[in-house]
Amino acid sequence: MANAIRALAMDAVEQAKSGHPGLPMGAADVATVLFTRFLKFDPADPQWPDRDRFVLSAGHGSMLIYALLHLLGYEAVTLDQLKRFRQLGSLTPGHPENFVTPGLETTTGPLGQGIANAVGMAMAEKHLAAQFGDVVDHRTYVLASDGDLMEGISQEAIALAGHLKLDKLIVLFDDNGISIDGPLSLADSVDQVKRFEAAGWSASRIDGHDPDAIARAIAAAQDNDRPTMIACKTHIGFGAPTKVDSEKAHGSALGAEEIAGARKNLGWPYPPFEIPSDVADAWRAAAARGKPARAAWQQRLKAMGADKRTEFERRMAGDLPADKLAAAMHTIKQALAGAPKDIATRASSEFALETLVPAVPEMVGGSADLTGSNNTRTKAMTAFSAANPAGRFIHYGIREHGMAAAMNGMALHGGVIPYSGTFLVFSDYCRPAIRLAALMGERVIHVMTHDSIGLGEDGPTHQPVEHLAALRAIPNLLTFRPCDAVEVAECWELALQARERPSILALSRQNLPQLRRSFDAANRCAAGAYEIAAAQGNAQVSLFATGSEVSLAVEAQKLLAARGVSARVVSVPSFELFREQPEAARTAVLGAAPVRVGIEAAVRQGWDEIIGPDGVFVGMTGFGASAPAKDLYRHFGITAEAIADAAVKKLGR
Ligand SMILES: Cc1ncc(C[n+]2csc(CCOP(=O)(O)OP(=O)(O)O)c2C)c(N)n1
Ligand SMILES: [Mg+2]
Repeated sequence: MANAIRALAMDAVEQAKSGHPGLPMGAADVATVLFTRFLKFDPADPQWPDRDRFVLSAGHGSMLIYALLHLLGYEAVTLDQLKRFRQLGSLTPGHPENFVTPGLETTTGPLGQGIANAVGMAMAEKHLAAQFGDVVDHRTYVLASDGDLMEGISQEAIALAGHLKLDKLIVLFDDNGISIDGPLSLADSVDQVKRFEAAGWSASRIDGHDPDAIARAIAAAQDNDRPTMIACKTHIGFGAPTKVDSEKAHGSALGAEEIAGARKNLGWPYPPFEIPSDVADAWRAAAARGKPARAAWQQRLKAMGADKRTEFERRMAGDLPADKLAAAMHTIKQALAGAPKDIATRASSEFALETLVPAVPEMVGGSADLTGSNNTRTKAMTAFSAANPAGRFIHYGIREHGMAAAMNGMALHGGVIPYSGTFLVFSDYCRPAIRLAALMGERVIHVMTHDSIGLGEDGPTHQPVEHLAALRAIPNLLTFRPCDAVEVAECWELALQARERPSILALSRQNLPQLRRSFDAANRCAAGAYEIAAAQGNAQVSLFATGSEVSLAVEAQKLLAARGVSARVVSVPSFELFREQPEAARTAVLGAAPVRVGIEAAVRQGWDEIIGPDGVFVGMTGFGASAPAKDLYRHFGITAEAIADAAVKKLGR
């Protein structure tokens, strides 16, 4: 049965003239034991909520999972799809893409992400099991390679999993001692078993080609009270006569001669893409194991009572409690209209969360050790821990990258909407995971505070300048920079409603006036940009600003009025949502004033889209500095006076 995987991998890579045969050939025995004897799944329903999750963290080995899905009878993954490996429009792209291929749990390829996703999946499982009982009872398995474990993110993931005692997380390490440059000894001498043990895992070393040893190790892992890592000694390119145990098997087609030799070595005389019927039958029989388990689960679901079942199904489907969310928004906006809050947007976010978190029970918050600074924890939230998996606040530790990747895994698992906290400047530490969330279309929400030089004294190491531009460059990511407490609530609502994309909420450390002081039920931020302060008469100047600079623009508007210049102010909480507006709406918001000024305490990149190449930009051109925020705004020329002067100059007055 394992040789069927090996043959399909060799043949598909050969046909595509590109791909990675070595991992599937080496890990075939491990995968065969796992999928035929342990993994709980049913090809008839790849979305079955209580299936075990399997993450191929080493995404370059994609033919391993494609071969498995085909052999197990996942309908969509036909032999024809295997023959079209890596071709445009196939269900078998170069690296696994969960949004392309049914049966895949996540998108992998950037090494280390998958194992960190899996930690999030195991966290979501624990959390939901604590809330819903025995309808949530599954394991998370990972196949990780040397590269996965060398990447720094793996340390964050492993440490978090060990601390949280994620006992249903099982990592199978494809311990083949080879990476692209050659033997691992070129660059690594870590004892992975000791490393995992030091992080609170149970870890062992086995022969990854001995089915009994593999089965014994997995069975022991299932009974463990800690997460388990099994280092499976394997031979990359197992069966290949000359390329076995060599980097030559890693990432290119083996060639006709080598494949012929492998067929001989493996005792696999069948032509390319042909699986003998007894082997095919054995795979199908293994796949049938899941049927009774799924039927039993359906019984448990029925037995849980209508209300709880409806709630469970709602949450797993990713549907929001729309009425409760609407009521929460109403409550927040009424409170803000009744008693306006001139506070930092990070504090406005906390204020909104106090009402949103109880209304939307799938929200699971957290912070990378900046809870008090990010204001992401509401008063009623308890900390998620091994002893309290129902807790809705996660102390991720100082692990931004691991946090963002775990959040992706939580969102992929379903049933929860993860949101986080860190400083905006550390979005760089999360960026690879944010990018994958955007690619996969996952609803994860990052609260990123201290969003400019406005954070003050901590200085340029902590002051983002290029980060908004960099985040806006990621396709399918919503980058919000709300200007006051009302916009913060609206952006939260939009982020929650964005079912198929991640969001960033860039929030200020410094206090900001509440500009929208009267009750307005409509979500004005949904348009991405809107006129927040109209001109007196025909506008000669349009001032476009985001976040903390909107109130500066409003001040500048007054200064300009005193100088006889009519200006309007447009708040731009989301470039992305604005871009998606119909052209007529965009034209109206951009306005007809001859002068456009963009104001953001960050670099100009991206702003020409709104102000045009002739527009005036008031912002940053380099790094910030360490000083009180007010001094910095003056020092860098981001003031109402500077805005007014720039507008007047451009008007040619
Ligand atoms: C973050 C990241 N860096 C680099 C790569 C390119 N790359 C793909 S596989 C690999 C290493 C291969 O070694 P290993 O992980 O041991 O896989 P094996 O060759 O054993 O299958 C590298 C560097 C990548 N996919 N992701
Ligand atoms: Mg390797």
